[in-house]
Amino acid sequence: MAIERTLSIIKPDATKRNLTGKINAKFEDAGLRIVAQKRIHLTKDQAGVFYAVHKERPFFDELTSFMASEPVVVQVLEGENAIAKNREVMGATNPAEAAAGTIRAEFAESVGENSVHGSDAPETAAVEIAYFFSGLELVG
Ligand code: RTP
Ligand code: MG
Repeated sequence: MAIERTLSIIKPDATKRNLTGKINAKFEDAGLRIVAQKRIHLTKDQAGVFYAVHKERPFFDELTSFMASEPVVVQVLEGENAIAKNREVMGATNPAEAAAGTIRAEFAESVGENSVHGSDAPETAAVEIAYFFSGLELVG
């Protein structure tokens, strides 16, 4: 199995409720290593660039306002099969459908305010990591 890296974001609903440590424990317990991490406050425009793939969706304005509402923690997770493993630990987008024990089942407030983001494929992971981190900041 290949060692992968994926981009994770702890979203404003979670940073606001001081859940960064509890969420990081879920990643680490699943065998994912945090090889880069920083707390930043996105502008709505920066959130819009990050979520550009959703710009025609009805929830785009709500999503980008939410992502700029409070600080986020952006991080790079590394491990075997990290992209799929991270999404498994996150749980389904809608917390009502997320499996028990997942981050979204335990912490998410709604389908929009759902505590975490994770890249969905190797190509998007590479683009999303490069959006937030330089190579020098990735310490494996
Ligand atoms: P993410 O990209 O944040 O990891 O989440 P995801 O893959 O599970 O879900 P995606 O379909 O990519 O949607 C991106 C984010 O948009 C918000 N959303 N709101 N109000 C709504 O119906 C709705 N649908 C999606 C969520 O914050 C979702 O994570
Ligand atoms: Mg997505």
